[in-house]
Amino acid sequence: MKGMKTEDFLAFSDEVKQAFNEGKPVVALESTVIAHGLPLPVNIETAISMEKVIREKGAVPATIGIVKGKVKIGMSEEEIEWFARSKPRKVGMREIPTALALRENGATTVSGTLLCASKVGIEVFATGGIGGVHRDVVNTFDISQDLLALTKFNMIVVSSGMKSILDVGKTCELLETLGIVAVGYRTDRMPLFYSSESDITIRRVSSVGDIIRIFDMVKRFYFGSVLVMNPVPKKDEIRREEMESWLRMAEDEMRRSKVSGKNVTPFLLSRIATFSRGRTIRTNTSLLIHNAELASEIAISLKNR
Ligand code: PSU
Ligand code: MN
Repeated sequence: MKGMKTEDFLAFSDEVKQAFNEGKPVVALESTVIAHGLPLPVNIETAISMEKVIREKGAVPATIGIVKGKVKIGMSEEEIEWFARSKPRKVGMREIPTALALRENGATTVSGTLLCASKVGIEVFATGGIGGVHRDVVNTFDISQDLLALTKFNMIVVSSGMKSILDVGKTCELLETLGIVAVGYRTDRMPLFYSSESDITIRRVSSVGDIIRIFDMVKRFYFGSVLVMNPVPKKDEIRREEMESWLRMAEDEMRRSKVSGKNVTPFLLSRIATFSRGRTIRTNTSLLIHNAELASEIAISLKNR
């Protein structure tokens, strides 16, 4: 099969198999956001809406996760529901060889999905917010594998910026230190996940064509991924000032309940969802769908040249 690996630990959906054979554009999607980023039943609805929007645009969705030691590249609605309800453990890139070798299940994070998607030749990936440097990093040393993965795998990653639960300034510095190519889509103000802009400036690109030209140059003369920061639609955004008090409350609770490591991000997202009475959930869904749209346009333009 053209452009597709056939190792026994890979399981392609029929739809993705066909897309590869016919050279159709494919957009990768992660499964941690389904299993640990959003509550039931919004997680199922959002995952299915993202896939729908990708198909409507003319591309093919490949939701990625690990089931019984196999990397699923493309899922049925039943499989998406299984991830949403069973919530298999979060797997970043470094947990993947172990999960495969020991035939485990796993919801892939941005770093895990980047590994799987790039290994099978997918070039475009849509997510929500990337991981980064956590706010109490000085005590915890908690820095997401997502940043490292962006230097190792060669893809276009569409996100709404880094999650606003992070230390934004330090995450920006680390993006620069690691040499990660990052651009703002039609904005020169770094988007921050729930908020469409911040006072940090970012290199602006104004078209899908520019993103593809940059990706081509990265392939010819550089390394890693192109991180496209696509601001959440203004009508659904939550301003930074509004976020801050919810975030403080969530962090206080986190310290009291001694949550750490992989549980930090899911814990904070779920607590601020409660404090904001579901507003952050609606914003998260909106930006995920918006990113799926842009990723589809990029994947289609990549194939049509
Ligand atoms: N984007 C969202 N919700 C999420 C995530 C991203 O809108 O839940 C997930 C991604 O899978 C990302 C992970 O890779 O959070 C980061 O987790 P950590 O900080 O533990 O690396
Ligand atoms: Mn972490």
